[in-house]
Amino acid sequence: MAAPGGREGPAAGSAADSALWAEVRALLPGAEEGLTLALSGEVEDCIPPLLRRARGLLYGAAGRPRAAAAALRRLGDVLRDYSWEKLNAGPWREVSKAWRQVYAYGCLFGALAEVAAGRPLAPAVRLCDMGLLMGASVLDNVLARLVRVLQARLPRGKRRAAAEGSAKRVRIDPRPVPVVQPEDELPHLHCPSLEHFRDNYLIPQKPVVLEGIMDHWQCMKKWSVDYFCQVAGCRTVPVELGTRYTDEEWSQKLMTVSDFINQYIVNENSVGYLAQHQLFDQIPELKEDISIPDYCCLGEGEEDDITINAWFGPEGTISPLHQDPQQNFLAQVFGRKYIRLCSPQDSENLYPHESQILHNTSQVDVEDPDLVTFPNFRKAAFQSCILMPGQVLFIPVKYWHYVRSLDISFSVSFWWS
Ligand SMILES: O=C(O)CCC(=O)C(=O)O
Repeated sequence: MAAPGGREGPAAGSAADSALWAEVRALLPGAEEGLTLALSGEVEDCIPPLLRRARGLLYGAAGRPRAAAAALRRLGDVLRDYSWEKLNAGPWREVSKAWRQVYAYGCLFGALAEVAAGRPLAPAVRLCDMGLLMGASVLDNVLARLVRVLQARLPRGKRRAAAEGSAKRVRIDPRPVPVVQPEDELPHLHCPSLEHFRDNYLIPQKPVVLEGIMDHWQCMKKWSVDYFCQVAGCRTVPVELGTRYTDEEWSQKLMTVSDFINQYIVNENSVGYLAQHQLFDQIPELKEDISIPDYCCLGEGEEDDITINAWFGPEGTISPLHQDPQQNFLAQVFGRKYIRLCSPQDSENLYPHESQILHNTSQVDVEDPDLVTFPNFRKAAFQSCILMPGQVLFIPVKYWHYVRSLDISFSVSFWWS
């Protein structure tokens, strides 16, 4: 039976707590001097003494962690509160790495304090995730290693059964599965050679649906809604709420994968989308189930520079027509997606938003265009497909793409150059 807060029955006792503490301490340098607290830049003078005090508590407490837990917890709170202000003071790209490292240390000390005190582990897991999402790596990515140890002690998540009757979303605007006309249909190719793909699609920048190239990825056998609940249920991730990011009422929220699944996948209270650039770094176990498509070697960038994104949501998520600055392989793991593509040469017919932040996004609702306001939209030439599980769509750089999920869907996209 699980103890309150998620530790398994007898594991809440002190022998198990000591064993966990020993396992957790083994992730840190053996001697205090080894934990250098090095930061990549300047921070305010009050910060280094706080970091050193937390480190002193940690090493002084090696044999009796509970005694130091309360003070360590308070220091973690102060470090997080202070750096949080800096993280939110301006545009994200201007936040210094040093302040993100201070935030990561705040999360680390906070999580260690929870373990030291023998408290329930879910808050410690959440602190690790916050540090992974908002902080910068410290101590050779210790938060990723710590969360792995903690997660192994939590019971695996389960999805709840769908709530009866009223909780089920009533679709205000049910859109049928579109019919793709043969003249608009994107070409399909089965495992083309590297040369064929390069000469006929990459160099001329033409989109194509590739088949047979992801059949051997483990995700094709393993991934399902239940699987995500099991491997990632307790993990905190950012979720987009609302049908599309151009809507007024669209917002973002941090929640656990279990809550996301129970509220937006099982019960469909409204549309929520787990559209995440960091999921595979945050939960490396998932990365083992996918592969980088071989064709990416035709690019000039390094493999490490490829951005891998996760797109997990219910039927009805919409990515409005937009363009991205890199080549893209959009790989469909489960569920179907309706996709329309338009060449960058047609940009002037697509009415991009004027604001800097949305300049890569069209103002036109692709499936219900307002042709009075946007008359030239009818001149734009589209190609379409219904992307099925096991298919990978090549979207060239800056190609406009509109995506609507037709089922509960999981896709993985690879942005490469
Ligand atoms: O699948 C989606 O909803 C959007 C995918 C996308 O825009 C991308 O991979 O760049």
